Amino acid sequence: MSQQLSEPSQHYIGGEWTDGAGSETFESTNPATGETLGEFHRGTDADVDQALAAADEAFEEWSALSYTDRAEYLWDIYHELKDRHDELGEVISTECGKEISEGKADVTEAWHMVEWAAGNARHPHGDVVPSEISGKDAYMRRKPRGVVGCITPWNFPVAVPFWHMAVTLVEGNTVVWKPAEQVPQCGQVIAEMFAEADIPDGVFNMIQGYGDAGEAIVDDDRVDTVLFTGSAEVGQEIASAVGSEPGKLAACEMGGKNGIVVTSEADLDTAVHSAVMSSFKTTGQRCVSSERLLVHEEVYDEFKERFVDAAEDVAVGDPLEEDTFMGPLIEPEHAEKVTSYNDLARDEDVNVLVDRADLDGDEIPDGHEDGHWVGPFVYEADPEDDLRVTHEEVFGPHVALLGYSGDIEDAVELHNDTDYGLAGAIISEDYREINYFRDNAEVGLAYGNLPCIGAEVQLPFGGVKKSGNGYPSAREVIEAVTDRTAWTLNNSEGIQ
Ligand code: TXE
Repeated sequence: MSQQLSEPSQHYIGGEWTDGAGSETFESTNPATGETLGEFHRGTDADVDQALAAADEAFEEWSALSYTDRAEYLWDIYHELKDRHDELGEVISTECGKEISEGKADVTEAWHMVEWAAGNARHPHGDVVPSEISGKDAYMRRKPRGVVGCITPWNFPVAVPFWHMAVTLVEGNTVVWKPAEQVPQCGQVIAEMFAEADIPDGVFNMIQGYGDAGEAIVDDDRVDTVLFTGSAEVGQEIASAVGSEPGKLAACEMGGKNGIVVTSEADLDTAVHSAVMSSFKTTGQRCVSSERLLVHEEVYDEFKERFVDAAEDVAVGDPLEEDTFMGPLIEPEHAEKVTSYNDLARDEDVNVLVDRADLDGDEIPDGHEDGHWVGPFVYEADPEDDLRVTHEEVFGPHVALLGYSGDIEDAVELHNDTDYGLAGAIISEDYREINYFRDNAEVGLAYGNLPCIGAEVQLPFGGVKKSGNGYPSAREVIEAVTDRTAWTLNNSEGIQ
């Protein structure tokens, strides 16, 4: 059965749509209007238990299929994602508030990942290595780990689930997935695709719900690996809970306080474009969004003037309109969080340069008055001051301009002065500076003369320091969802 038709919407467990054991439901809302989009059953421990039992039971047969047979199911989904690209982009923009081209880009990233994972089924999967003993064969082989729990956030509601699940499934694991509670409709669409692809019962399971359902997945002994993308707090909890269980693994990616270094050798067109894209796209709610712009004193005034003008011009509006640059924030609680950081910056006595946080009434499109609107907020501060606002992740259009003097070594030292280490960029025409940044920036994703934005699935995606503990996304997932066997065989006549 592909499409579930009952309301409230259901979980997908063991190849069946089900209300689950609980009586509670929750709603999905459009962040741009506040309108209710649908009602969903809220998953309980009992539902998680049932999903894990189904995944556990399905593992033996699924893992016994060939890689290419498993990949066939993913190729069906790949075609579905491509064929329904525009329609799914709209679903994402409506539920998540991203402007429409970003909603569509979310779908594109998803099919890129599925393409990589399914295509990888025909690529080498281990290493044949020279043995130190003549006549002995030595290789590394990969094996699926078993049941993988996938817990995903709202900001890339289709791409990140596929980043977690595509490689995981092709490698022969089964999955219990919990989408973020803010985007259950996107979860529903993905579950429908797996049902439509007729993937064997129990291989893919989806539980709708909140953090308690995620916690039940993490805590269960049947789960061999947890993949998590979300907040630093929850990621740390998961990493330590899983770390105390021998044999269980977690790979977590947890956002950042990302910076762009604009050196005295920067092309300022590139710098301003990169800063605007990276600070305001997705309303600053990307894990790689930048909230710290470190600008050399020689170009500071010109950069400031141009960036401030651009921030004043950022088109905030209906995410479904093509000329919108920036939509609303995801939910009222998040709008309150971003507002409280803007207030904190004012209290910390920084020099506010752009204050469009409380948008004028006429900037909010008709019919969208109940959306969660917070506009661009830009200020300048001294990077030597140990301010909370320049060190804590805000996850909104909240940007600090931090001037520096000195050379690239000083810039990178300031750049690295946060607890996080996800992404960072350098804008410079000087290759010595670029190379120094590449080698010394404490980040998992480094960009040169590009916005701190975007990712390629054929590269690893994850961070260092407080931003991560392993790679739950893109190609490096393979390390978290496979065990390796070092296989040696005596292929000679004699006894070795
Ligand atoms: O994250 P949570 P939220 C950051 C960003 C944002 C903050 C909070 O700063 O403001 O995190 O966002 C599930 N055990 N990022 O509240 O709570 C939850 O249901 C297991 C950065 O959305 O971490 C959801 O499915 N699971 C980030 C997922 O975890 C739990 C993207 C993420 O929710 C759980 C999102 C628990 N105890 C937020 N508690 C990025 N890396 O881009 C919650 N969950």
